[in-house]
Amino acid sequence: PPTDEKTLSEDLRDLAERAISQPLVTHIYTADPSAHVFDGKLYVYCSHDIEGGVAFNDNGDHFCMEDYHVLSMDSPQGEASDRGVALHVDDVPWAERQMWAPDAAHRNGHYYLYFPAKAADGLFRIGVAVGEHPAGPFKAQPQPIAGTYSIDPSVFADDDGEQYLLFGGIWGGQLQKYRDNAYAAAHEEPADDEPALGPRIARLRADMLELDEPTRELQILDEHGQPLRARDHNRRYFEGPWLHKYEGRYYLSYSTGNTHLLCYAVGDNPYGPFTYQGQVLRPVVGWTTHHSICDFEGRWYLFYHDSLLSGGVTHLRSIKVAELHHDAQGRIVPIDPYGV
Ligand code: FUB
Repeated sequence: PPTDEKTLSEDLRDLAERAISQPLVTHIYTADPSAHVFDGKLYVYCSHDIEGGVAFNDNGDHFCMEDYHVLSMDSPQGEASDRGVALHVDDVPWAERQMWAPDAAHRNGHYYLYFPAKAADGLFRIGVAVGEHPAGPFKAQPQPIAGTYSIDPSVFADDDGEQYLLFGGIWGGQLQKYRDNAYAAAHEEPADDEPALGPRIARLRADMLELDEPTRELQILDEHGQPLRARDHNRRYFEGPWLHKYEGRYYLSYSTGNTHLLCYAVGDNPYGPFTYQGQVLRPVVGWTTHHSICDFEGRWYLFYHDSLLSGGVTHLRSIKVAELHHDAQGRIVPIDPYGV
């Protein structure tokens, strides 16, 4: 990346001119959008990025967010309205810091906000908070969800009424510290020629407050039916799992992290296995890339973020939306955020 300030700002100016979408809101920094349609309206559950003065490190400590805001929109082309603070870390009995990417779900007339945060022991866990309106406020359960760990929860609601919690992210997200749902400080990422780690999934209990089963790993296979290897940084799973269903098939999309791509893989049921298909979004300005895919009135939309508004500051991001297309074979047409 350019280090000369003048070059950097010229590059960013050029990208800003070519950007295919503008931030949904500019009065606060927002990231990690999880979009859903509830009662015919779009709700976007997002991280609320702040400048906390914590030095940048590989652990992601500079992502020191404290609360969640919900945005609502009448349509993907409409104005986004900030519905205010939906949940603050001070109101979560078990959580100490770092309110990272959330998601939400609806069942039995209630709304559920799923979120990761670090507890006092420095480990991420996933909590759930309950509300009576899609925009909150939400009241956190006293304990994190048993059997959860790591980051980036997302909830997939299948047509048969079952709902599933997915989660997991490596590096600062700590997924590499777990094998078969058990933590060990000595665990690290698999060696280059070993299968890469996958996200975790478990069906949620009907009350949406607990897992109905232990989590299992989602496998992502290459074109030969072999698991993607840890060295395959352009395709292997890093963080930000999202499931959507298109014409009866299950699409698992995710970030590759250090290669800054959003990719996807397709399977025949929520548990996989999934076969790698291609890219969804080319790299954005900023280190992280994180998304959701949402159907609104028969058209598909990609919600994502970049760091253009903050001049490239990686932990000060802004949510955007772009229409997403599946071709006649059901393949996602990759999007370039800067229109090349
Ligand atoms: O927002 C903090 C972290 O950055 C998220 O949990 C990751 O997915 C990445 O976007």
